[in-house]
Amino acid sequence: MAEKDYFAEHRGQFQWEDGDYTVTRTTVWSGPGCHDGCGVLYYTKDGKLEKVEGDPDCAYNQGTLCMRCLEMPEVVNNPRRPSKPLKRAGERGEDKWDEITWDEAYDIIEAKVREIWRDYAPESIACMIGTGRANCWQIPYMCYSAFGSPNFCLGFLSGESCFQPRSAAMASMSGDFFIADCSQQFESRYDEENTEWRCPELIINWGCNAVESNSDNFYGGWIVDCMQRGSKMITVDPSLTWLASRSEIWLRLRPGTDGALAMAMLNVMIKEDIYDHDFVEKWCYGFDELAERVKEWTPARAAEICWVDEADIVAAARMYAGAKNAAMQWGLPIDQAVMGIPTAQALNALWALTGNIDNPGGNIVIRNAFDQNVSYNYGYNNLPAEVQAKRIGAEYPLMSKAGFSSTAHSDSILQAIETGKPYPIRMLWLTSTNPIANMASDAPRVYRALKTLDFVVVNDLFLTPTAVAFADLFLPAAMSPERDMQRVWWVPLRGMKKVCQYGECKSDDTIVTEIGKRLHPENFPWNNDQEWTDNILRTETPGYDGGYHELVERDIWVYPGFQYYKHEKGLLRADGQPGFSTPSGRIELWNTVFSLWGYDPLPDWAEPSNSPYSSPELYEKYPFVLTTGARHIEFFHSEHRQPELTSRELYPDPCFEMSPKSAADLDIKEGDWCWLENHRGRCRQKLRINPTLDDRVVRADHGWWFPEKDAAEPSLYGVFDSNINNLLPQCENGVTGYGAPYKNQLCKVYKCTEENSKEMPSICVSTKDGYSKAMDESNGDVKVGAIYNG
Ligand SMILES: Nc1nc2c(c(=O)[nH]1)N[C@H]1C(S)=C(S)[C@@H](COP(=O)(O)OP(=O)(O)OC[C@H]3O[C@@H](n4cnc5c(=O)[nH]c(N)nc54)[C@H](O)[C@@H]3O)O[C@H]1N2
Ligand SMILES: Nc1nc2c(c(=O)[nH]1)N[C@H]1C(S)=C(S)[C@@H](COP(=O)(O)OP(=O)(O)OC[C@H]3O[C@@H](n4cnc5c(=O)[nH]c(N)nc54)[C@H](O)[C@@H]3O)O[C@H]1N2
Ligand code: SF4
Ligand SMILES: [Mo]
Repeated sequence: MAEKDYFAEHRGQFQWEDGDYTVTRTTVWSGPGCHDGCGVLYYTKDGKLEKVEGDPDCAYNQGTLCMRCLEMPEVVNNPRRPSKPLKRAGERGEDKWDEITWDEAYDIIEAKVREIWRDYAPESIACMIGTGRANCWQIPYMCYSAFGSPNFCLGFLSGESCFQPRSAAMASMSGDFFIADCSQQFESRYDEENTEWRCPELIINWGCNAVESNSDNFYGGWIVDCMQRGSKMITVDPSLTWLASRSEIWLRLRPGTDGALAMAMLNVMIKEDIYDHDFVEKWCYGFDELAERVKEWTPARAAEICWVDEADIVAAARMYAGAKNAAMQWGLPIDQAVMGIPTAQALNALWALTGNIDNPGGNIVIRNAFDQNVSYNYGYNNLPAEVQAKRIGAEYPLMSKAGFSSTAHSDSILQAIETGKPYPIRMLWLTSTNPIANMASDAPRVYRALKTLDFVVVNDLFLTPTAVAFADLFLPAAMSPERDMQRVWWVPLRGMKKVCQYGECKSDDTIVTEIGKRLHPENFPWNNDQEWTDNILRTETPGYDGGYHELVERDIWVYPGFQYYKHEKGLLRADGQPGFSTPSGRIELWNTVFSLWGYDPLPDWAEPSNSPYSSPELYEKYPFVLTTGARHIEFFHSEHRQPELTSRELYPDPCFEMSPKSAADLDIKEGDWCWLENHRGRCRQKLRINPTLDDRVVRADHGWWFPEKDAAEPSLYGVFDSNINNLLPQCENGVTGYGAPYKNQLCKVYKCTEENSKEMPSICVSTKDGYSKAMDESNGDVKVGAIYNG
């Protein structure tokens, strides 16, 4: 007897009943944690989320899900979740709160904002968010259109070093954004008969572990799908990741040396004359200057710098140049280096020189579905020009004038809080960011600065260390299944349907609308989330024929058409001419706008400031190169640490990795608690032996706090105890303002003993003004110390 096909039976429906359950077909977008957006089926009973499944009818994830979506009911229904707005009852850092109503909360916010307007100016309010969650246009809109401030940015993310450096490099060099083509533009995935898509012959995973991170609207499973269809791989990673272990070539480079490696691959391609002459002649600008620059970047030189074999560099360059189509998926380590921008230029040049530009199975030019463009700049034009000019960080043209991204510069905001220059920042709004646990590179420094503010609002899913330390007001946020909205990032355009409600939690959209209506009602003509989504779909989404209801109930996800080789067809430039949207109309290997702004127009590489070669005296004391924050599937940054969750059960403690030989030399074993320390500070994590690491490299977790520990200071949920961001500098950026050395530091490692663990970092930071400042001065680390004092 043929089995009934459950999914076929419900194809085309957005909601149906299944026994006691209501099943809803929709999209997920954090929180809880991820900045991707997969198709899901939510199973609710009596208004409670009980189960989440991947939707096999969604082309994006094709029925698969990561564990974080599968365990979503544990997060949504977690007993630690606050359900009402909280007003601080005691001092900052004490865990004392009064529950209040939303109206009372809004009254306090309105009064404080008007006070700042009166005593300072609108720009003395800064608004910050974390990474890519479902509020990345709402909070900027509130900042610009309700508070009247140009100072929106990420939560003290040093050098804006998450995707923004790579985006700015791509946009300035090529006028657009590129991504590896795994057929994701087509709803009929992997369909080589009915689409022009062709499986990449080669995929390069460059500092991106997509199967764990699914970052930047790229689902890691797609790489596996392509592997199964024959793609070969090269992986550039200090560790033998699952993807690296399935690669033809694994380049185990020293953290922070990606630029040197890329320059050497360019050198090989040009010297051996194996680049795509036809593409370069027709579509690139500045080839001769690039060729001259990379001449000195021999594979032998890069091999020494990167700690990889010269022969492997040559082989990788040949394999890339020889593939008929090859896609590169790159990641965060590019951004998280002071040389992030020039490194991204070098990688862009690699895919240009191989002609893998907007070709099937290469690196394709992508824009948001239906050209929808609500993002960090949404509502910016509601600000008068003279207020826009006051944006902190406006002196960095790549960041501000060019409009490639319109955030303020986080490190400069920190300095403005510390020094009052160029003007004081007195109020801070933090939505979906937990800077002292995670986002800020120098957690103790940010901790000290934020204590000095007049008014801090934290809007989060949970009471975080950041909330307990600083918030005067805490606003509990709705999670993904509790929200009616849309999602767009590249394609498809996706609808999100609310299926449950937790306590009095409100969505970020609702909070923004309700506050906006009090302060600048003319900018907030919608009355609820559905109407706001409707407004975006009808006014900012040219070519889409529906509103909120059509998207959520009729379409759920929509794929607009996609064309390859858009530069040949005049589809990229505003004037309709063939070419790229740059001053020369070509991909600028020699970057015209950079030269106008006084930056080096060519890619290049230099040693990180703390490295075996640039600071040998530090290296003697701190003999390991430290990379931090490689993603694990269990966690999204500092989320999912609640002890009730499967994530925490599978991964209970913070861990760092080193080679068996290095561990043996230090007489430490798997599972030992150890101190990781450098001249800035220290933290403790547990050793995990990683037999694939270079003996000189250590890889450490980021984002740890312990919701089961005491919330009040000095504990603050133990946030500083295992925080690798006690060891990192803040305000050390590239000349463009972009890039920061999160993934290329030095440290030493020693076993925790009772004797050396008497003063835990939480005590040291929160009661003794310890780390960064104190450590810098005593160790004479001039650079960091000097920057600290402005
Ligand atoms: N599960 C999970 N997924 C996430 C996140 C999360 O916290 N958890 N965070 C999201 C966010 S905001 C981002 S930005 C992305 C980031 O996701 P990815 O871009 O994948 O970046 P990472 O995981 O930080 O690092 C990827 C790989 O780079 C290697 N690596 C370390 N240092 C270097 C280096 O100097 N050079 C090179 N070439 N490789 C190096 C690491 O060993 C790691 O395997 O992930 C997103 N997705
Ligand atoms: N050492 C080191 N540090 C790093 C990194 C690294 O690789 N190494 N990576 C850096 C990078 S790339 C990034 S992007 C940052 C990320 O830093 P953040 O984005 O600040 O991440 P979290 O610390 O997890 O804080 C996010 C908070 O948002 C809440 N939240 C989640 N969804 C929602 C929502 O929809 N609404 C509201 N209101 N709240 C929500 C969560 O509960 C959580 O407390 O970390 C950076 N820090
Ligand atoms: S990538 Fe994983 S965690 Fe993110 S939305 Fe998809 S299934 Fe959920
Ligand atoms: Mo990020």
